[in-house]
Amino acid sequence: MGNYFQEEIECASQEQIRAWQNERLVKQVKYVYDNVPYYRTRMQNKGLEPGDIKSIEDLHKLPFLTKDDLRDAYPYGLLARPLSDCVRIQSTSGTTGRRVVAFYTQHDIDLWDECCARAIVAAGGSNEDVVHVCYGYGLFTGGPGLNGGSHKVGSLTLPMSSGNTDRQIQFMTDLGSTILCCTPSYAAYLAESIHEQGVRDKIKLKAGIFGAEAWTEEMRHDIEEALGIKAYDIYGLTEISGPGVSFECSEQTGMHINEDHFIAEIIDPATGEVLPEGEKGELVFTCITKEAFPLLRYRTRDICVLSRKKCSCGRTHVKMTKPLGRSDDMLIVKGVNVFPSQIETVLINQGFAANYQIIVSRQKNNDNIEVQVELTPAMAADDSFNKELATKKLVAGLKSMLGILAEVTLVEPKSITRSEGKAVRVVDKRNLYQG
Ligand code: DLL
Repeated sequence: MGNYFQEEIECASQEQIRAWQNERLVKQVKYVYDNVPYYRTRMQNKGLEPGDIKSIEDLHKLPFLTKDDLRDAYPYGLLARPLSDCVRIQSTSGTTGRRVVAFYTQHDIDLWDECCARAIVAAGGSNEDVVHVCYGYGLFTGGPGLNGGSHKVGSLTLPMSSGNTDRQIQFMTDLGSTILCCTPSYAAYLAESIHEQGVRDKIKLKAGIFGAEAWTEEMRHDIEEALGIKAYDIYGLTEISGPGVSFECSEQTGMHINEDHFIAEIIDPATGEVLPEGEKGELVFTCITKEAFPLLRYRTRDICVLSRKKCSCGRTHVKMTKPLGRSDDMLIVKGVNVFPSQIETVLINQGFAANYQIIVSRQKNNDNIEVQVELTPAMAADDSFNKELATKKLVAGLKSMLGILAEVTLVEPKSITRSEGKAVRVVDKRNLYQG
């Protein structure tokens, strides 16, 4: 299974996994209580002392942490170590307003690398491989995470970052890349370009490790066919470390969560009640080995199902399905987090009302985002109102807010259907979530 397969950990018995989790959780709760005043207050408000958490059975007593709490505590409020002990900051892919920053000690980076290394090994990687990383580098965790994992495995690492498709293909052919790491939509685009350039027979790829956004089984099939590879899913989020929180193995039926580092729960997103294994709900993570930014019971907003069914790969860590949706309104378009509220801000700032609809579609695996915006009655009645100029200004405003290009269509007043309940702001035609 490769030269970095951590069999004694990844194939440990359920009892052993539980024992690790119990011991680490108790230690971690005390550590967080002692070092993070924000947490101490939250626990005290619930009448909790660290001693009340004696095992994983008591986990449900701890308060949840949400993205709003992270924003509230921005930037240092949840830091459990002095900054002088931290060596890295990463941030979520959202560009404005909703940014979350996460901190890492060297120990945290080592463990994160280890998680990503496991993902690479599960995809068949070893020190014989050339790992081509075209996730973005920088604040986004994709590039740095897979880069670190690849080093740990001892693979030859190509830190390409995203973009410049011609150069990607040239390096891929010249240097014999064998494992491709990027978002599934970029993998599909690369596959298309490789075919257009007629260089498919010069490509030595055998596997891909694709994640950071939702993708369907149909898309997996298309990419596997087009590139002649096996395509593996990888999941993670900045708040919890980055990619590698969970990853797929040869069975390709869900992602093993690295349970020696993270405790996963599924809750009812409406009530917060913990649901039994096999039920669909919101995924919640507790970090039990992190030093700098150790979140307890963090609500991911990702909806999925956990399963402890025996896996043919031999790994025993619990598996999660692909996220089946999100319990908030965040969209992931072209790998970037987009919140309707960001779009609304741009519209309002430019004199429009909040009558709009966001239409996301996917053509040939490329995401397209269109914003239909109603003219106000005053604009519609004003002969001198320049629609072309207004559209251009909106496109520019959205680009600067979201970091991606959105199409804008101005429509007549009252043409967007009004809702009596929650407004339907988003029409996602990509059908990314199944199940
Ligand atoms: O997307 C980390 C990552 C990088 C994962 C590279 C995998 C590969 P964030 O930018 O913080 O971190 O976004 C996290 O992206 O809550 C999910 O909603 C979504 N997401 C991540 N992986 C998957 C996946 C990175 N495999 C948010 N399938 C998460 C579906 C995913 N959605």
